[in-house]
Parts: sequence; structure tokens; C-alpha cells
Amino acid sequence: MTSSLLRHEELGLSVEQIKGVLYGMMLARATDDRLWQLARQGKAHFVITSAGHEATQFGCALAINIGVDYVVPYYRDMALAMAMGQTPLEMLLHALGRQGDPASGARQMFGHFSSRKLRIVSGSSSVGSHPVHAVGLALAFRAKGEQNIAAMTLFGEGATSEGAWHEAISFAGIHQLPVVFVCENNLYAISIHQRKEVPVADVAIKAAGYGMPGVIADGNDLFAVYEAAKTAMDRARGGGGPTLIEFKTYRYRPHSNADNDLKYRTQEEIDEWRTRDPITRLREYLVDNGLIGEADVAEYQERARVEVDEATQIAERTPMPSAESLFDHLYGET
Ligand SMILES: Cc1ncc(C[n+]2csc(CCOP(=O)(O)OP(=O)(O)O)c2C)c(N)n1
Ligand SMILES: [Mg+2]
Repeated sequence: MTSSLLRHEELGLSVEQIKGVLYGMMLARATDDRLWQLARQGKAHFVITSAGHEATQFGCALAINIGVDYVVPYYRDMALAMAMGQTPLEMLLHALGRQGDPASGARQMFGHFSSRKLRIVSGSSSVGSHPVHAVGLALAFRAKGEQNIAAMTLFGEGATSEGAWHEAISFAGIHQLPVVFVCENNLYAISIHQRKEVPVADVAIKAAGYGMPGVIADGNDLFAVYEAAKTAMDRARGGGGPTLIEFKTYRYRPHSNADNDLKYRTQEEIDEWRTRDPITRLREYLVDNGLIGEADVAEYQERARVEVDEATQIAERTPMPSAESLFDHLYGET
């Protein structure tokens, strides 16, 4: 039976919500663009891109009960942190190492997104180790008898070959904990193609070995992501146990500003994935269904540019932490 409902209606999302997501994705991309300019100017010493992963990250954010569920992301998840409520200014303070950086008070390299209020837990730089923290949180929910709460952790496909990742997901499967494992499969672990970092074609099939369902979805399709993430988070919150979801996506920029991606992948491959840009797809969905006009899209683009320009000016004027604050937040005497 075919449904006459539009895709967002089937999923219970409002037009306002998905228009907000389109703007948010455009703002995240504009922030990403700015980070790379600042790196080229020598102002940001290290940046990591989320460009290309926006549908995966915004779709997951829609499935999170923000401020209740805990999220343990990785360095690729700037768009996720923004989808959950962090701003371009917060990202720029983080990237430029300025006072007020919410991630680490300007102590950590870029990519350690963190917010006590939003329940975003700072990730570890050691690839594949932070899912252990998410599983620990899920175990704590169980031990404390907390209901209707889940943890989500996100990582790349390369991380799924790390020992700590295996220990985390294995423990979650044994104890059927309320945690959702999200793999953002972008085909590469820096310069290493998936063929040489993962022994199977689909990360999701690993789930069978850990006693949980494995789900594959198009990571460049906001609605496919939301559907898979919502189902898994609802299941976890309702006591149904963990899920491993694999979103197939692609990063458009090099791994970091310290990487030359054309040494290990072709421009043709990048261009081919660009035809499936997650932002273009959502924009076309809204325009084609008469939910938004091209003029609105142009206005969003301009608003995002202004917001990022203003944030850049403020961030550049903000001082670095004082020398006296060097020992703040450390153990021991102050
Ligand atoms: C244990 C460990 N090994 C290697 C590195 C260096 N490193 C940082 S990111 C990365 C690639 C990880 O790839 P993937 O998990 O696919 O995530 P992606 O960056 O593609 O999103 C590597 C090898 C590290 N930080 N930690
Ligand atoms: Mg990868």
C-alpha cells in the first residue's frame, strides 16, 4: 500500500523542524568552511571537518532527548554538537583556543566537543576508546534504576577495528545495556581505505557477534538516519537493549588540515559523492514539495554567512586564557 504522506510526515517530523534542520546543516557547513580558512591563515592550528556527514549527525540529534540522554561523540561530530545546540561562536572559541571555549577551556585540540548542560561527554583522542565511556554511562543508568534514558556513542568505521571498541560493544551486548552505537562509515580512516581497516563490507554485520541488531542506512539521507536512530534510541530507552547502526557517508574535505587527501583518493570519487550532498538533498526535498522557496534558501545561506562572520569577529577579539588560569581544573592544590 502506498502512503500519500510525505516522508517527514510519515516520521512525525514537522515542516518547521526540518526547515530548522536545513538551516542548521547550512550553518554547520559554513562554520566548517570558516574553520578551514582560519587554518589556512595560520590562526587555527588544527581543525577537523564534518562536511558531508551533516545528515548523519543532524538525523541522530533529532533522535536524542537532548539534556536527558548522554552523547559520547568523536572528533568528526561538530555538526552533531551544533545540532544539539552548540553555536558557531562556541566552535570558533574552541578552534582558536580562546577563553570561554566550552569544550575544554581552550586546553584541548579541536574536536573535543563537550557540554554538561547538553550531556555531551568529551571524547578521547585515542580512536575507538570513547564507546567504553558510553557503555559505562549505560551501566550507571541500569545500576541507578534510571528509566527512559539512553546513551549514544558515535565513531568511524576505522574505530571498529580497535580493541577498546570491541570490549565496549561486547559488554553492552552481554548486559543488554541502553546504548546505541553509531558508525559514521566514510570509507577511510585518514588515508587507509575501508578494505584495509575493516574485514567485512558492512560494519553493521559485526553486530551479530555482539548480540544486538545491526542496521545499515544511507547516511546522506536525513530521513533514513532519523528513522534508524529513533528506532534504536526508543528501543534502548524502553529496555530493548543496544543497537549498532552503520550510516554510509563520506567526508568531503581531508581528514584534518594536516592531511592531503588526493594522495589516497581521487577527485572523481569526491565529485561523485558530492552529487549526493546531504544538504542539497534536504533542500531539494523541501523545494520540490513546495515547503520552502528558493528565496528562503538564499536567505538561509546569507543568514548563516552573517552568523559565522559575526562569530569569527567575536572569537578573534576574545583573549586566550590567562597564564594564571594554567592550573585551573586540575587535581591538586590551586
Ligand atoms: C588508537 C589510535 N590510533 C590511531 C590514531 C590516529 N588517528 C586519528 S583519527 C584516525 C582515523 C580513524 O578513522 P575512522 O574511525 O574511520 O574515523 P573518521 O576519521 O574516518 O571519521 C586515526 C588513525 C589515534 N588517534 N588513536
Ligand atoms: Mg572513517
